Amino acid sequence: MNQFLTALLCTSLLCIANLLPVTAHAAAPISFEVLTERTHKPTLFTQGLLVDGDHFYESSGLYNQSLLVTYPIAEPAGTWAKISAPFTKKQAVPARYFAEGLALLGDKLYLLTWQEQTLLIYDKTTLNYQKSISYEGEGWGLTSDGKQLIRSDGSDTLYFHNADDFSVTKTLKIIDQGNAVTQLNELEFTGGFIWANIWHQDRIVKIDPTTGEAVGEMNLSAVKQKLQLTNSEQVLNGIAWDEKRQAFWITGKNWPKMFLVKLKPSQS
Ligand SMILES: [Ca+2]
Repeated sequence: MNQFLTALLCTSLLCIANLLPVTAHAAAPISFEVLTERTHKPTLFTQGLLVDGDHFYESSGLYNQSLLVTYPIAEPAGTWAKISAPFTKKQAVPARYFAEGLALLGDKLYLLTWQEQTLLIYDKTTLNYQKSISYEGEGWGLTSDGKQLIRSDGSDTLYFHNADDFSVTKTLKIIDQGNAVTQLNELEFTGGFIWANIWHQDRIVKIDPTTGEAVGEMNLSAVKQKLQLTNSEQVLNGIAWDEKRQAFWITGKNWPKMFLVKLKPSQS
C-alpha cells in the first residue's frame, strides 16, 4: 500500500471514528450483592424513598392519587400478611398535586411536586401537613445532605436549597467523563456522595457533590429482569440508605419487590 492510500485509509478511519456515537457513560461499575428482598406495594408509583430508623418513608405520584406513606422495614410472616400489611401511617396529597421526591431533614418531611412548583412540608411523626413553599421549575428527586435539600428536575442539574425558605444556594451540573448526565431522578445522599436514579434506565450513578462528576454507577438490570415487569413505566426509581443494615434499599415504580443491596467492601 502506498503512502497516499495509507494516509487516505487512516483519514477515513478517523472520520468513521468521529461519526461513532460518543460513549453515553463511562463511570466505573460498582459491584454489589443483593442481600435480601421484601414486598413492595405495587400500587405505589414510587417517586421518593428513604429510611429513618426501622421505617421506610415513601412518596407515590400521579394526579388524584398521590400519597405519602410510612411502613416498617421488618415484614410480618406469611405471604398474605406481607401483601396485605397496612401502612403505619398514610397521608393523601391533595388531588391537584403530583407528588415527587421526598427528603427528611430534622423532624420534617419535604415533598416535591412535579409541575406545581410547590414544596409540601409534613411532620415526620404524624405525617400531618405543616406548610408549603413555592419554587421555580420541576420537581423530580429530593434528598438531604443533613444541612440542605438537594433537588433534581430531570435535567443534568442538581439544585441545592436552603431548607428554611427553599431558596437555591447552588447548582451543580452532573458530568460523566465530560458528558452531561441527564434525566436525574430519585436521589439519596450518604457517605459524602449523592446517588441518583436515571429515569428510564437501570442504573444509579454515584456523584461527587463538589465536582458534579459521576464517579461510579450501579447497574440494576439483572435485578429488574427478575421481576418480569410488563409496563415500560415501571422504571427503577427508589434508593434509600439503611444505616442499620449499611446497605441500600432499591425499588421502582409499581414494583412488587424491594431489594437490599450491599456494595462490595472496596466501593462502599
Ligand atoms: Ca431516596
